[in-house]
Amino acid sequence: MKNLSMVKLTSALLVTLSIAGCSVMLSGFDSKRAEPVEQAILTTAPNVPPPITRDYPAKVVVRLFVKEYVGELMDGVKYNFWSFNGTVPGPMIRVRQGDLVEMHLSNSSKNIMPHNIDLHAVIGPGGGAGASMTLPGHTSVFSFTALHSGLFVYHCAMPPVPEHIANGMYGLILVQPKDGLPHVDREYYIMQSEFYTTGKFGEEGLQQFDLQKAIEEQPTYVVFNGKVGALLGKHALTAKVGQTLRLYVGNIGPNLISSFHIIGEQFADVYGDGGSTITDHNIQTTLIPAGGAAIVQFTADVPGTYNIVDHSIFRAFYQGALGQLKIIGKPNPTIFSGKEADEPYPGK
Ligand SMILES: [Cu+2]
Repeated sequence: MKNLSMVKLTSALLVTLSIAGCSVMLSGFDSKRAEPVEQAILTTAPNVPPPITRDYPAKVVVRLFVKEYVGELMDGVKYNFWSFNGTVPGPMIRVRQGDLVEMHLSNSSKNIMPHNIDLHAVIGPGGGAGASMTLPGHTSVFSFTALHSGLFVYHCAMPPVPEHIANGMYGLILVQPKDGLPHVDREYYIMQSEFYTTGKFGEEGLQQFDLQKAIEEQPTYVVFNGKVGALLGKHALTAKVGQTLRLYVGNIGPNLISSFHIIGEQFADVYGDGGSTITDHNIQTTLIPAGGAAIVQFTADVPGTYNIVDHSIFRAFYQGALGQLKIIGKPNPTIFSGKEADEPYPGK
């Protein structure tokens, strides 16, 4: 009896151990690459996922879903957006160079269209578009290794591709270099895009997509973070004097190149085209191509409200390409005096 009990106990122990081992394997390690598994932290613009501090590769699981919804393009102006995770732009994703990214794309049965995702961080056909083609009521999964660091755009690439992009299906993925990025005090996520509506700028009510305007590259709206005023007033980016800032700026277009500028600031460092190295210093305006990105860094030196614009300036004044950065702190008159005189001038 004693021996039988021992056998039973040993068997139970083996089963327990094997279940425990299996559970570790399922929840902690990828069976093929034996890397630890993490769920990606996804953030809504202008927020950025926290820096990745680990010094080894992981399998990072990214779960995106498609949501087609009516939202506001401007106060009072409604638009039928197609989106990743219910926001325009979609969430920002942050992984580390060398990570295995397991991408899950779910398309609700409430949606009408099939959708997919093309990430410019992917090396593989279509950036993953074919591998992620997902009908309503389905979830697709594919994996890629983030071979190269940089800031990359992602977008839907389901035919008709331009319409899926124009309706809001885009976002940014940062592939952090293996050694990380230098510490900064604040990081923000900005995405520029255009909208083409049948009604004029500011015309209230539900607006339809205007294909002809899109073909002619005549946008009705050019906006940061999906809505006129998304970065204005109480939604402005903020910093304190002395803090260092890093902006991850994407431009999906779908047509226009952005002349990205902050009025009254200079970009001390620019990672041109969102690549892995600093390519220039002390830049006033950086070009961001459609389907591209840039990383800019600077220090908040002087308090005040700074306008963030596309310096193709009619877009800022008439189409919505205007945001704000509010810097608070003590004035620094050695850098900027403010107005020192306002005297009568009789003319000559
Ligand atoms: Cu789509």
